[in-house]
Amino acid sequence: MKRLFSGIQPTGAVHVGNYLGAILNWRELQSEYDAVFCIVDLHAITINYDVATLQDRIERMAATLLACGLDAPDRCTLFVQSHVPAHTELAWYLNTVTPLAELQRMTQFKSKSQQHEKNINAGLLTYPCLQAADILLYKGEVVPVGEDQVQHIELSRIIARKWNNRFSPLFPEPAERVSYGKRIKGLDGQAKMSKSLDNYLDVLEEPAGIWEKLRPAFTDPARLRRSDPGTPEICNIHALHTYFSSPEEIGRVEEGCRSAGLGCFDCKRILADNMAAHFAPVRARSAELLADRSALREILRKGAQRAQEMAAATMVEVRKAMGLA
Ligand code: AQP
Repeated sequence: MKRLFSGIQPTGAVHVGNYLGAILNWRELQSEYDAVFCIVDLHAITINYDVATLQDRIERMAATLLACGLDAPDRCTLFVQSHVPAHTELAWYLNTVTPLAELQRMTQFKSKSQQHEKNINAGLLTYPCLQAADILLYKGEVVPVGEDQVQHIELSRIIARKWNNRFSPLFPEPAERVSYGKRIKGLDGQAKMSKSLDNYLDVLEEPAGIWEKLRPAFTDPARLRRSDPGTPEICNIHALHTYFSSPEEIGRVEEGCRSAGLGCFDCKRILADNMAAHFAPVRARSAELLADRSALREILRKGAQRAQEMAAATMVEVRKAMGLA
């Protein structure tokens, strides 16, 4: 089986963008690949964060991922990045073959530098080296991500190639696998859904909360009416319907909007109900998992143990190839 690697930061809520852009794909691919999923806490500390609640956020992230259908430890490996120290060791080695200019041109570095202008630290710049290490440590060949991460995966390929050329042909060049929901827009209907822009919907949101967030969300019925029937991504609420409503309902909603027979309020109400129903089992399962923290930690411990074994084997080869052993 080919190895698949992907990660998510424990920076707070899992939002509908993470869910449609990454997690749904992970759930599907875990039976096709030897899938390794990582809660990337070392990436999350590159911006200001609350030390006191980080462990809790890591466990909540693990519970949400399991509740969304990751079947660890049976069908995939789920672990916390900092539990496997080889990530930082390999990241350092990769730093030494990564051109500074490549890091400086990364869109994420530019946008995060603007968002966090009082904390433009070196970790924010070398983030893609750690990300490349995450993938290459497990010789990951496939990396399911949302569109925002494609540039980093391209850089991972450059880094792998440079290291392979300089030392030994050890690493496969990883390929991104972008999902159907590759760029979910936020509730503002403009930018990508993202926590830092506060335009997101948490997958664990209560039904009343979903409605509260959807009710004022941006819509564009006039643009939808001007478009050809079936054109995707015209109005953001319509786009969300395509993920959470049945084909018949999507057709009814679109027809209703075109004929002005269905107003935005009612269109959103239908979406809110469908989303609430879709995520109800996720909310319930996540609460169950969080009620038994030691069982949750045990899943993560088993994941780290397996990851550690794979990582140790790679690091023996890496150190030897670099003349460090
Ligand atoms: N809006 C999105 N649409 C599709 N995919 C998305 N992803 C994130 N946002 C969208 C994908 O989710 C996975 C995990 O990414 P992450 O850990 O980098 O998530 P994040 O960056 O913490 O999410 P935010 O909300 O976007 O954070 P901020 O606001 O801090 O930048 C990745 O595969 C990503 O592509």
